[in-house]
Amino acid sequence: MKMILRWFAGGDDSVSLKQIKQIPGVSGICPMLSDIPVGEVWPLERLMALKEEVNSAGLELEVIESVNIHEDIKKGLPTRDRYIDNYIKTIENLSKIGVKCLCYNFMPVMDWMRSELAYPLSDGSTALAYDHEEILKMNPADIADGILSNSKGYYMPGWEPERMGQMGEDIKFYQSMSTEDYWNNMKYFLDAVIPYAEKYDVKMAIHPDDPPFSVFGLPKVINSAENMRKFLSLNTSKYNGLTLCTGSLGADLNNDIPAIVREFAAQGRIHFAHIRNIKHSEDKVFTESAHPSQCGDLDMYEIVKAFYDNGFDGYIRPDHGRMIWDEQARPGYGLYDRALGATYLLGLWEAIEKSKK
Ligand SMILES: [Mn+2]
Repeated sequence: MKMILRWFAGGDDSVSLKQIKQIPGVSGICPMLSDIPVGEVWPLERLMALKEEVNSAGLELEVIESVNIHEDIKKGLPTRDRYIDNYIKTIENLSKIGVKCLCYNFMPVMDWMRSELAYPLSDGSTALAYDHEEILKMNPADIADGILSNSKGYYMPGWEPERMGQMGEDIKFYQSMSTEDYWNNMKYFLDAVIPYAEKYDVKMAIHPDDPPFSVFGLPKVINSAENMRKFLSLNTSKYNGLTLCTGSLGADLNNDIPAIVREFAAQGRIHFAHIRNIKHSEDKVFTESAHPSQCGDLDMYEIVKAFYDNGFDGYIRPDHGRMIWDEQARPGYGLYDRALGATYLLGLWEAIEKSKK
């Protein structure tokens, strides 16, 4: 197991690599090149420069989060083959700089969604929050506006401003598509890409839908044990695997996270784990919380134990953090609360490991 942290390259992060290096036990980072338009090839020269920057800070670059999927692939348009070819070329380039794991998602149009980016918690910190009724009152353009105008000037992954103008039409397109067709488009992508992931030894790790239930009638597919089973059966290569995000899946109270981890870790299909906690006030209304079990709904000991007991040897990162100690940072991606999360998760891992000896 390796503990890593998400980091945004190109001067688009308030957190420095030097600061990350000083978090005990963190071995590397999972960055992305956010200025490359979705669907285009990530140039090898840019990746080599990124690797040099990360390695010279004493950190590893073995995971990328994310290379986003062009909407034409998700829509199943004839133009998808060009974007799939580009995706394969990007995987080849990633393999040349030693990347072992690629996190991506297959969510239509909007990627993750929250109703608030700085919801005040009782301890004076703020966190990302979701209220389904509030979301349904907004139109998608308002949600995009809210996220982009409250991002404090940082790029928000999955909310590329150049895609937002298209959003209304895209939503209509998916509303008229059957979920089965959406699955078929996913299988088409996997069958084209996974043989190259094998060839270049880069494990593909899909991130669950966030939230894991449908909003605006859009298809949701990676949201439950049953659907993750279906996803993994679409292409049975070990290189077709999961990013197991406890907070995303945990937003559906029906998901038994430790059971899900046990099942898929035992099959060797989880390559990357995002481990964070959330707290519901009612169904489909939650805030992200500090990582410890006592702060949210999820039993973090049982979750980490499920990874350990089933031989998990991939990458873990603390996921979003609260904004604490007056830090100014990209919502969800400050230094302090994620550093606390990493330390807590490493403590759980050590205690579980030593209890087995
Ligand atoms: Mn996540």
